[in-house]
Amino acid sequence: MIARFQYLTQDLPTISHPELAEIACKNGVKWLQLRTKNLAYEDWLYAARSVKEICDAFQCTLIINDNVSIAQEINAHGVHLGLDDMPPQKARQILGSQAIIGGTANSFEDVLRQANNGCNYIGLGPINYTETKKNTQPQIGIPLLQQMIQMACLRKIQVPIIAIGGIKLVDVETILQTGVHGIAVSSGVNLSPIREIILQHFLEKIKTMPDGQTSNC
Ligand code: TZP
Ligand code: MG
Repeated sequence: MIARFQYLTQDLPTISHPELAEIACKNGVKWLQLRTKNLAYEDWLYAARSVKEICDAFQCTLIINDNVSIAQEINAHGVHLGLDDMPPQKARQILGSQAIIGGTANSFEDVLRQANNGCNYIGLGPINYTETKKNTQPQIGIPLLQQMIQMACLRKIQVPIIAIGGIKLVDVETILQTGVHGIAVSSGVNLSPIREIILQHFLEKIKTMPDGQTSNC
């Protein structure tokens, strides 16, 4: 099952990935993506190993962003691959049929492509303005997101769609009302001085919304 709340770590000068993972897991996160853009391979692997230990202790699913070999080395649950990363089919050959493979989409065309690529979920965004992802595509916004979910339903795309990019607590209801399966959040938690409380609020809000529509309908 693909979680409806996906938490992403990020590179920050004041706190490490394992420290962020510990805060997340202690506050109820059950799906975590280790997302780093500036660690060298060995440091990345080291961080991934400790994040894996934390996630295992809390039975939290761990997804590694970008890097299939790190995911394989630490036996993560899966990887999240951008449109310029390793093709999902190749990652599947390496990681096996049980691995969770997520793919990025910035447009409806990308959603179709990633569904055909055999992704287990699709991260669609950025929904709102975000500083976290550099050189990102234009914001999608809620009305277009809603249209995309309707089109996915009409095209019988059953891969769960996870909204991502600039999502804050106040956006949760409107985003989930579009019919997306869930949301992924990084800076909305990580840049807050009260990460624990924000996490709890995100999780509570998601719980009160009707169940995710894995068929996008
Ligand atoms: N893809 C689109 S925006 C983004 C990714 C990975 C970063 C999401 O982070 P934030 O901080 O929640 O905007
Ligand atoms: Mg990537």
